[in-house]
Amino acid sequence: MTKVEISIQGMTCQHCVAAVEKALRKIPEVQSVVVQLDTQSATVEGTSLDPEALIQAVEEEGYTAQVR
Ligand SMILES: [Cu+2]
Repeated sequence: MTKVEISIQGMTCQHCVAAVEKALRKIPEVQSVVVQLDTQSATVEGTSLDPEALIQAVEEEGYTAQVR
């Protein structure tokens, strides 16, 4: 199990949070996702996570992201 923390820019409401969570959950390796609006971040857990794939999934939703 690996844990990846990412910073996300551009989330303004709970709909944004839900969109980011949904995008991250679509990645097969992802087992759990916690997205926080107040800290503009996401904690993702899973097996053999590829941080770049996580970033790409978030960016496809229209947000900017970096690995912390
Ligand atoms: Cu929103």
